[in-house]
Amino acid sequence: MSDNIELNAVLERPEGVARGPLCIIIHGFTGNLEEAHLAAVSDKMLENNIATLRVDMYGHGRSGGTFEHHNLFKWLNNGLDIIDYARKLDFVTDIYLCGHSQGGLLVMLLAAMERDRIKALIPLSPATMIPDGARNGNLLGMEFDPEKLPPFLPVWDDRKLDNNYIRVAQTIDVEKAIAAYNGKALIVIGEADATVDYRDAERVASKYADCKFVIIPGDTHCFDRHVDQMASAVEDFMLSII
Ligand code: FER
Repeated sequence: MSDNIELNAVLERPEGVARGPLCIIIHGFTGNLEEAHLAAVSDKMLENNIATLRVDMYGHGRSGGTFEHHNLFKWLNNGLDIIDYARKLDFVTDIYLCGHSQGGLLVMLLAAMERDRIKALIPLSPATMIPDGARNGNLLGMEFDPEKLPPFLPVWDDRKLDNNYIRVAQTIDVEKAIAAYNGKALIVIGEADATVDYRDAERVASKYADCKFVIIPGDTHCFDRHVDQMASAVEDFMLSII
């Protein structure tokens, strides 16, 4: 339960490991925990004796809430609750945070808030342009007046998004979140990502105190072409920090 809604999650543990680290894995906008690129990260973690907790966030997958009413504050509160839950599991030592796209932005914000509890941060294709897009009146490829918001934004497949999403996103300070987290980080992005520009991700990586940056040539936003390369970049990073 988080903010009175039930969150659907899948907890997986490596065989024969009594105690060890756990990686929390968060999907993106319109995503869910079953997506192939998230399963690939989870499998790679398990192979390396790291437990995983994949979670459907508010208004997504099989969790409670409606897509229309989701926003980054609700997801942040979910994230805080997920970390509290993970900390109470008796087999968990260190906690790692991994998120894709909007979930990548989310884990960057969470890592800043939970910097004393998080051992590593892995934003994949992080959608760090959302707050500026909300402030500048440009989200989901649509233009709007940031001072006079439309009641909702239309989203693909007939869904819509309440304008509270935009109001929330306008308050978010990505630079401050980057500056607040000094721990180890890895950013992975596809070179052909049409949603997040890899050069933006590279700039974000360079601003972190200790961030490795890996670009996957020719790959897309969801690593549809070279998911194995993304997973092995994650593995190399995990091996370097465990
Ligand atoms: C946007 C661009 C990207 C946006 C959301 C995203 C709400 C998120 C993408 C993802 O999580 O995959 O303009 O606006």
